Amino acid sequence: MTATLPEEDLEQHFEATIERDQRIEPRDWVPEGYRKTMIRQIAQHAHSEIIGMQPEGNWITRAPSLRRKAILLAKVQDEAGHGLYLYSAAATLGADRADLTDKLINGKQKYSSIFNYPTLTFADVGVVGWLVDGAAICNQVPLCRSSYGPYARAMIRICKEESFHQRQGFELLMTMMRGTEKQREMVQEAVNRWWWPSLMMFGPPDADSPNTAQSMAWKVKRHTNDELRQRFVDMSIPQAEALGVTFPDPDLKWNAERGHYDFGAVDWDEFKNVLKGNGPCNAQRVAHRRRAQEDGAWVREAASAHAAKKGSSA
Ligand code: FAQ
Repeated sequence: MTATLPEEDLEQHFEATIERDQRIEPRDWVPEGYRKTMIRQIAQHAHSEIIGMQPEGNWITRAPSLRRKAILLAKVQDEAGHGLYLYSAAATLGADRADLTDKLINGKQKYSSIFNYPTLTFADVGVVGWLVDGAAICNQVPLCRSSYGPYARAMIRICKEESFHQRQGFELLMTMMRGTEKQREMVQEAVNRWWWPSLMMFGPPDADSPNTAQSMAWKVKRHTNDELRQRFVDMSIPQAEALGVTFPDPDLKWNAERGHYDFGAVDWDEFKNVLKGNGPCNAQRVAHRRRAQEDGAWVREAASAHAAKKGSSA
């Protein structure tokens, strides 16, 4: 859309594009609030993918078989790829990738609360795949219809890969559940630790979510945090039954009137505390990312020097 039109016409064109359910593309004029919202969400999502490599990456050298190691390596590499597509989508809105990384390691931008919990046993690799990737899919499939084109398109491929991640987690857990009593206990213990943090991934309750109303109006988000959380609970229960595990919530029960499972109260104080940086692994995750950034400085410098040299000889 040409930028020579007065701002109110540009705004009208933007609103009409959203109204018609068409995509906003990098060439289009967007209100500053939309640009900021998209950069915020896409950057947080990208950071989550990159920080999210750490909890499972922790188990690559200790995977119990070559098959499990190959699967885990592929999964963790996929997360790096997701980070790259997402940083590229943010760049189409004018964000600078180096600046986004600085904001992550200086605590000025968030990443998902879920990655501040430790992976204590190999069963955690399965549970992260099953519940964390499961929650990610539940949240991200509707984002394939998000109004910002580059984000929505990135999400299509990401969701396909997340489906493989979820399946590998479920298959790993199924194998452990068919194993020894000790293995079954490991799975149940890991489920007990990851269930509530997985529900927190969907964000605060709708009544305390400052961004949902505007993001729904702009069709950035297609469902509210509580709607998606409920969807995740409903789909997880039959899967838990198939596996033979239970969730640590005495209030979980089918509500025929609502056509959904009721569930207990999420500990939102714990969520807020993790967001403030006080989760079990916040300091470790950010320190690790900072170290990786510092260790890679010489590669970035060499690549820039090489590009400059090629540029000057052209
Ligand atoms: N953690 O007003 P709302 C993955 C923040 S999946 C940390 O409801 P919004 C795959 C929120 O940013 C994980 N912060 O916000 C994988 C806001 O703060 P701000 C990543 C959270 O944006 C699997 C404030 O609270 N997925 O990585 C969280 O409308 C396995 C108020 O919240 C995505 O990022 C949280 N859980 O809704 C990788 C999906 N929840 O920014 C490796 C895309 C909320 O104002 C291994 N994002 N906050 O300072 C979204 O769908 C949305 O941004 C929500 C939050 C739903 C996360």
